[in-house]
Amino acid sequence: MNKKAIVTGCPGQDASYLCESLLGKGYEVYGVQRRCTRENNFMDFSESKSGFHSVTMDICDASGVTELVRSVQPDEYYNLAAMSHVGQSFKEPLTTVMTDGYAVAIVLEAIRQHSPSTKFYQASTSELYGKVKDGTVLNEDCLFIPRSPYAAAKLYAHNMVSIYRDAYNIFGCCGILFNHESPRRGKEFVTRKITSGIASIKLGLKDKLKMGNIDAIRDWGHARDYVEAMHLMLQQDTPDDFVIATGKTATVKEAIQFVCDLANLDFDNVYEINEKYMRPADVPYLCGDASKAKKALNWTPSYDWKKLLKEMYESDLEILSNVVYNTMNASKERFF
Ligand code: F7E
Repeated sequence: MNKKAIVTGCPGQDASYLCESLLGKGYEVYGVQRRCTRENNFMDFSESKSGFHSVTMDICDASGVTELVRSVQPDEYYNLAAMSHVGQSFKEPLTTVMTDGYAVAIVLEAIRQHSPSTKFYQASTSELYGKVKDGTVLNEDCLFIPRSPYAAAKLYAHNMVSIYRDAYNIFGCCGILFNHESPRRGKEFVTRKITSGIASIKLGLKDKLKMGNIDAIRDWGHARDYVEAMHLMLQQDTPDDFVIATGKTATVKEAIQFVCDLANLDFDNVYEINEKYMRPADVPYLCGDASKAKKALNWTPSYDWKKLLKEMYESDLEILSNVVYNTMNASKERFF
C-alpha cells in the first residue's frame, strides 16, 4: 500500500518541491490550496501527475480540515501553509495569527481525534529566535525571542506541537528552517527580488533595485534540500525538532554584490534604499547549526548561498531573456 500524505501550502515553493519528492517516492499526495480565482499552474501540475489529489480548502476552516484528516487517514501531514512574509505580518497581524497559529491547533485536534497515528510536520522557522546577538550560531536549545507577528504566531504553533507530543503522544516534528530559496521563490522575498531585479537591469528592463535593510545577515539554503529534511524527520522512530541550515551567512548587501558580479554590473549603481521596505522591527542576524539533523537524520545541505544565488540568477536571466525575445518577435510580426 502506498503511503498517503497531506501537504498544505500548495502551490508555494516548499510544497511544490515536497509534492514532487513524495510522488517520486510513491506516495499518494493530497495537495491543499486555498480557493484561487486566478488561473495558476498548480492545477496543470495536479492534473498531470498520477497519485496527486488536488484539494481546495482553507486551513482555518476547522470542519474542512477535520473531514479531510478523517477521510484520508494520512500517514503523514506536512503543514507548509502560512502567511510567510515577515514584513507583511506587521500589516496583517490578525490574518497571520489565524493562519500561522490557530490553524495549527485545528489540525492537531483533527489528528488527535480522528487519525492519531498520523505523523505531523510543522514548518517552524528561524524567525522564532528573533533578537539574536551577532555571532551566535543557533541550535535547538537556544531561546526564542520573536520580533514580528509572524514569529509570535509561529511560536504558538511550535509550542502546540510540543504540547500535543507530550500530552497526547502525537508524532509531531517541527523543522526550524532557516531561510530557504530557489528559482521558485516569490519575488517579494529578498533573494529572488535581487536575482530577478538584477537580471531585469542587465536586460535593460529596469533601472534600480529598491531595497530595505541591506545589513541584515541571513543563512540561505536551497528549498529542495530542505524539503528532504522534512521528510526525514517523519521517518524517525521518535518525534523531535530540528534546525535545518547551512551554517554559512552573508549580508543582503553581499548578496547584491555577488549577483552584480555575476551580471558584470556596477554594484553602487544598481540599488537604492527605500524606507518602504524597512520593517518596524527586523531580525538582524541568523545563522544555524544543523549538527543535530546531520547526526540523527544524516542530512546535509548541497548548496551554500553563492551556489544558490547563481542558480537563481541564471534562471531569472533565462526567463526574462525569453520574455524579451518573445516580445521582440511579436512586435516584428506586427511590423512586417
Ligand atoms: O528578508 C531584508 C529583510 O523577506 C530577508 C520567510 O520565508 O525566511 C523568510 O523570512 C532579510 C530581512 O525573508 C529587502 O529586512 C532588505 O532582514 O527574504 P526575506 P525573512 O524575513 O528572513 C524565514 C526563515 C521565514 O520563516 C519566512 O517565512 O532581507 N531585506 N531589503 C528585504 N527583504 C525583502 N523581502 N525585501 C526587500 O526589499
